[in-house]
Amino acid sequence: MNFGYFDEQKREYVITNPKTPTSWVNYLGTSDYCLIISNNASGYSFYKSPKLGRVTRFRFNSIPMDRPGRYVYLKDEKTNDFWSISWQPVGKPLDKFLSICRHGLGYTIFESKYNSIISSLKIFVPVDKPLEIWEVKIKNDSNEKKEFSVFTYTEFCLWNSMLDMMDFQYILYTCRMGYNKEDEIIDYSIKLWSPYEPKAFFTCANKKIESFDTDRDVFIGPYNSESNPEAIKNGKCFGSIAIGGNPCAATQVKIELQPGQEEYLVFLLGIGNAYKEGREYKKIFASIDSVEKEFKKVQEYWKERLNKFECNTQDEKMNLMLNIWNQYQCHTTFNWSRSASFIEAGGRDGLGFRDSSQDILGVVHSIPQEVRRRLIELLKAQLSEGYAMHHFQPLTMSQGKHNIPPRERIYSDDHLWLLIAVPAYIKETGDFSILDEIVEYADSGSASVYDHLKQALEFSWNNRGKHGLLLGLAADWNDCINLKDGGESTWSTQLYYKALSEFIDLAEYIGKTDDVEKYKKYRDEIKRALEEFTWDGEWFVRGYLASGKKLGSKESEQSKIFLNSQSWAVFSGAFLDEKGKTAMDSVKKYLATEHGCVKNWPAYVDYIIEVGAITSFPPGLKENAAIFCHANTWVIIAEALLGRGEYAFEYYMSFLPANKNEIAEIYTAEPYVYSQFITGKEHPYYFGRARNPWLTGTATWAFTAATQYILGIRPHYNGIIIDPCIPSSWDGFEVKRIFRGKKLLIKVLNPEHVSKGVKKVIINGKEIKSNLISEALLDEENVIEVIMGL
Ligand code: IFM
Repeated sequence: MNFGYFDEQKREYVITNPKTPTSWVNYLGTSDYCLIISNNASGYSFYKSPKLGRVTRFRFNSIPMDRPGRYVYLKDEKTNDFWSISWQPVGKPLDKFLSICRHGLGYTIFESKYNSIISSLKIFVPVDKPLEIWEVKIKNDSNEKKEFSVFTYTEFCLWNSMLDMMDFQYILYTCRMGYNKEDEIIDYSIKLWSPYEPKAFFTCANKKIESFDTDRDVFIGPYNSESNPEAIKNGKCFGSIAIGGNPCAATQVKIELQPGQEEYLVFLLGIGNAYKEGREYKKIFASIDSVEKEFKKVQEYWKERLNKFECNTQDEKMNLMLNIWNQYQCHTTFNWSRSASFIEAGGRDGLGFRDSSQDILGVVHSIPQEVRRRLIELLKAQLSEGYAMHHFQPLTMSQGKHNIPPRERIYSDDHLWLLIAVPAYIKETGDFSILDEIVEYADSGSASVYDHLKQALEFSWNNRGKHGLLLGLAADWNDCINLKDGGESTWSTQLYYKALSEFIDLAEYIGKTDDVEKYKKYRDEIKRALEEFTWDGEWFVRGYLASGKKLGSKESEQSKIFLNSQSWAVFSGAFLDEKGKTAMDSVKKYLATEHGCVKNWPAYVDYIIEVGAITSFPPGLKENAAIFCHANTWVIIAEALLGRGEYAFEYYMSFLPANKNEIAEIYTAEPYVYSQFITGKEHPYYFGRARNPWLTGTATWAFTAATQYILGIRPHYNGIIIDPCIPSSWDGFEVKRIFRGKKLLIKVLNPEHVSKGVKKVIINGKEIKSNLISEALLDEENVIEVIMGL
């Protein structure tokens, strides 16, 4: 069963049944002002920080499913009947109410038809202004004249979202609402200890405001809800001014429509003073032309970002995801890390070091300059010893507030992701100058980026355990496995192997031979330890617990095999051999399902304090034997590196959101973006159900896995490599890509129907010997023909 469909032409996901099993959301806004909006117009807005700059309120994980939001109500003055343009919150019977929600790139549109009234509400955030625009259109499709009141409503948050959830004894007495009568603008201010000293405004830009409320409890009424506000029943707002209490912005505008006539209204909710910014913006957006102009800029913004990569493969859904939604999600994770969603309530603000280092991979081809800035921010959160702050807030770091972690909060992997992220940036851009940039450490001193990378390697080298594997420290990628107090992580060791290899390649390329020699010795030693202590016969163990017991081994009482230590054995480059193949065969045998591979098997059933929090999740959920999508992307890469194109593609398809559209009642989450996990096979009821959509490392890695390993188009220091690993049934595919400012049209043909292997490469009509196309061979526009074969 589906709840909607993909409109490829308009690059929208169209929800035709508003009763989705979960809130299906969109992210609007690209810089300081952001809002999250569901298919029923619920959600919240924030300015710069979802924690400290929360503009509108949201009651997380609540019943009714998601409220409040941004609501536009229409009330027929003759019949007194009222409804909302989005199906909720009024929720008219769906046999009489036609409801459509279009989530597009940077905007969401609600369309409805009820009692011959056609209406729409388009919400978007201009690219360079801290406000949201609500554009409302109402058309009278009946034969009689109609008179309406249009009511709008949103509930303000009290800026500091944590206080707003925790303690009302102060927070409820801080707001100072007002009404700028001259300009008809609701003025919202609050004195708090937030760094932003915020003010906000709400207004109708092109029509007279008949009445308003700024006190939620007056507009809604204590025993009502957003479904039936008192003011709407009353036919007029009460003019309440909240000095203290629960602030809101509610307005009433009246319109008359002749048969066939259409009217539009523009509402603005923004940051700034009602008497200054509010007034200015109201003037600007009084004309529909300026609204349209602003909207076009949003569309251009996304076109520009997404059009740097476009593929045409034999699989429509793959195209749809890679060309539109996967890239869009990558930009969202890059912007907001793991801080703001309907799941992440905004309390953990800022950037996760590990997450943000990975998030750059999916956008570096599109916004290299922003990635460079982000890398520098990340490097500033590295300490001189080489490890990194697990989590940091650039806004406060730039004010000198460094939250240096205590030693027990040092993770074994955070800093090593720099060795994936920085090389990825250089390979994409050819900008080696970043290596010489001097960046301060979070604690003391500064060093070149090149030396920062070396420090990261040194830290891990100095933090190995009894078996010569990396100590797990606070944890590795899998936050909830307990590898403290001397436990060792196979996976972090594999990441270290990969990091060393990346560094060796880089050092070799720029002629640092001493470093090449030194780190090759490190790598040999690491390989020896991996060989000696991690192979378990059919797969690789996940690590060693503090007690010395193996984790994820045939000997383990519960969870005998883990996914990451198999995929990374291959992806790291350490075991591109029979052992790697055997390990990946074990993945197929024990972990693969039709929805993707479970993260470990069998699931932990009993809580084991020594193993840690992973054992507290019921079987099949989260890190305990769920299909953890992020980890599934590495399976694709491993199979592609082994040359097994059928498997790589099969795994890619197994958890591709677009493939879940027709089973949305089982999958339940948005079929247009990746979720963090899909419930695993050992859950008694919900196998196949997705949870925690949007803010997941899956986005960046799924894009990387598909574009760089299945389609095989991988940037290299010297140019670009084309090394596809596809299903042998494919005849070929095409990719248009911008690489270092040059246009590439890559046409891959597969006449012999192989999975892997490049026989011939022709660039701009000339055959070349290798499938690494050096930058020097590239013109401004290039046609690259690649013939696959044995
Ligand atoms: O690796 C982590 C990530 O940093 C946050 N989400 C869960 C992942 C796996 O534990």
